[in-house]
Amino acid sequence: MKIYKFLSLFFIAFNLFTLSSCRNNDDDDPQDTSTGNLQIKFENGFNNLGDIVLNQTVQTSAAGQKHKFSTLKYIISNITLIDEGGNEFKYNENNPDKGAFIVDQADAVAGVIYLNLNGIPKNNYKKVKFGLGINPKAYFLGQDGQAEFWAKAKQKGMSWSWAAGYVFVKLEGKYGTASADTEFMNHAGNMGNITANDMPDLYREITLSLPTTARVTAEIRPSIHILADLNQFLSGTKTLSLTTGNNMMMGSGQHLVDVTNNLTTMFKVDHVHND
Ligand SMILES: [Cu+2]
Repeated sequence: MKIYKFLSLFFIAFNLFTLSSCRNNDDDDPQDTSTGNLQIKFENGFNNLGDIVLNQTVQTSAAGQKHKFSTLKYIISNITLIDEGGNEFKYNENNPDKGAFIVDQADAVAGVIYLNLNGIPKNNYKKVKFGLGINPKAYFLGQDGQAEFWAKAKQKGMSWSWAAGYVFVKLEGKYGTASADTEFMNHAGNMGNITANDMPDLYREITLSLPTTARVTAEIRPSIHILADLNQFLSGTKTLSLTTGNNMMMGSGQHLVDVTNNLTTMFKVDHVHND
């Protein structure tokens, strides 16, 4: 009897041991808390012309206006990765110092601007979501709460005064009918306390499906390659024309609300690299 009891205890212990060793070998182990890195590439172009070269690439809008950019910059923040089960991993949410980036066409290397994220939980991701601009919740944290990013934005010309806030999207260049020779500046963003001033909120969130799963592991750093089609600026959901009334606009006036809405649809994930 005694030996029987001993053997059954031994059997239970052995089973527990094999179960736990099985789990350790399982690749999809939910207990696996390892992290990896992820890269997001932004490639700004006109879908019919390819990459944009500042001061060079000339496009004709749906309304027939020739236009080219001398400055093309926007803020990306609150990047969220969504896995197969719909669970979200939020990368430094509403923490601009760690989670906001400036995509500046002047920084493009062979047409691509690189954002590097680290500490991403190992997982298979199906969608990426991000903010265009800075969430008012983050801005309301105050200047001390984002000193590092504020300094960066200032240096990159992506801020007004602190009281006036961030420039979310900065487009400058030239436009015209026969040739692109008249200057324009469209700086879109939330000026100051939009709630108190009852102004439109230009912060936008964009969700994109990945054509291939991004498999983050300690060894594999996937790269999500996003194309931004700047045709959406003037030839998007709403056809826009630059005029003397809107060619030097800053803040969140109606033209800039329209520009922001058009740009919100310009992104798509072209492909994902898993290597
Ligand atoms: Cu690529």
